[in-house]
Amino acid sequence: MDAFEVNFDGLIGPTHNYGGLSDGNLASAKNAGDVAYPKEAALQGLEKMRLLLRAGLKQGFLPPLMRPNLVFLQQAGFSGTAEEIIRDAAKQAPSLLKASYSASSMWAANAATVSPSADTSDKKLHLSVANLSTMLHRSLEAPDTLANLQSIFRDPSHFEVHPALPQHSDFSDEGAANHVRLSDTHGAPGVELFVYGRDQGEEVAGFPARQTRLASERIAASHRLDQARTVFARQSVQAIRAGAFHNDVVCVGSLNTLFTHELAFEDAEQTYADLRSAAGDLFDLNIVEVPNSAVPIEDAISSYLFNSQLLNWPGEDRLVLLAPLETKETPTTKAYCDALERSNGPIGRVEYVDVRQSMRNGGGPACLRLRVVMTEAEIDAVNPAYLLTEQKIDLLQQWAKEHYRDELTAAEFADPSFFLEVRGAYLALTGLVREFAFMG
Ligand code: SUG
Repeated sequence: MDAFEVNFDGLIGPTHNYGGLSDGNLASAKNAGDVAYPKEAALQGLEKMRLLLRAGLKQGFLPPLMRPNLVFLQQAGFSGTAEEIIRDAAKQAPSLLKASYSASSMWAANAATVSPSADTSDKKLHLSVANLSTMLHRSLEAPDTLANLQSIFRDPSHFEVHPALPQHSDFSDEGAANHVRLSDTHGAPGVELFVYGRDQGEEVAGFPARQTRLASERIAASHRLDQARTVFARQSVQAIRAGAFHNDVVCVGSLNTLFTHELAFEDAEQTYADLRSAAGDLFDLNIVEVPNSAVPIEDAISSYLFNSQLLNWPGEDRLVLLAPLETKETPTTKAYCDALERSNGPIGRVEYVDVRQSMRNGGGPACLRLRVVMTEAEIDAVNPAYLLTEQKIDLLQQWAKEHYRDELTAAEFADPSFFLEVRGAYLALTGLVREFAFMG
């Protein structure tokens, strides 16, 4: 059956800031405390969505989660009015206030793991919300992400939205950032690759490994995947130590092509063999492996070459890599991309996009989107408010221009008037989304 890849991008929220909250994410650590530009961030994200829409691709969005997360602050022992909670948290526990204000839900690739209906035995599209248990600020996302996904994928005859796995390090799960689907066409049955960094209970020295094999296995089981078409592979310790806190920092795949760094997997040869055997006679797998000698892993991570969207661009016969501008500015990755375009391999063109504000927190083009492969009937069953048109993008840009600050640092979080401002932005967005449902 024919199907489309719909990219749901995280709309970048008004509290976008550089909190330095993610151990092992080099960009987050490097830019900690710098001035962030929330308005510019939101506009950059929306322009990326517009680019895909104009190319003829289908594009949706996930609204930002309401921040600060007052429920979390209440759970942490603060009470009173919102203003009192914020004032007391600023004095007694500024790090908790910062976690409660994080706009991290913008990285939609971490919202959930998605299996299209072509891969599942009940022929439903399954989405499992990620518990994001490794980082405090991210572990706060799951309940509200679940509510959002339930309201978007609201028809139970087509979709099953699973709540997050238990919030325990044995079940650490970061969603689609550690998951790759390969297939002949989007609508054909595919192979699903789950990448994990550690086993349950295992201690890994160095930066945190944010995905366990147990979590990946439980998701594959609840999605009712065919075991013969499911592959589990371990991320290399070397990649994690170099700053690949998710597999999508060193690998991306689409259709029958896996674009990967040589050092992405602990046992690359075995992983490729497992993928080939799972693909069987469904499709011929293309593996484009980038050698460390051409692009050192440090450059791959600082430029985010692999955190690109690999797209089946209408009108082009080969895949297009939508890479961050930083890839063009890094000599080794630029040279590699130029060679890629000259080659006659499966990736025919590289397009560059400016998502610098997100990049400075470790989030490239691929982090900002959740891919959902859907049939026509499934698209019709989605809440239409969240499917974009250029008119809706214009309205969201207008909204951001009206409600977002140009500049922001965490110092502003202590000020209750910032809270009121942000609340105003969310209320206005709620109204806008309500209108979107009737705009086609
Ligand atoms: O989880 N950064 C995010 C970036 C997520 C990128 N996603 C993918 N690779 N799919 C993270 O580390 C930084 C927030 C701060 O420091 O303010 C942050 O959460």
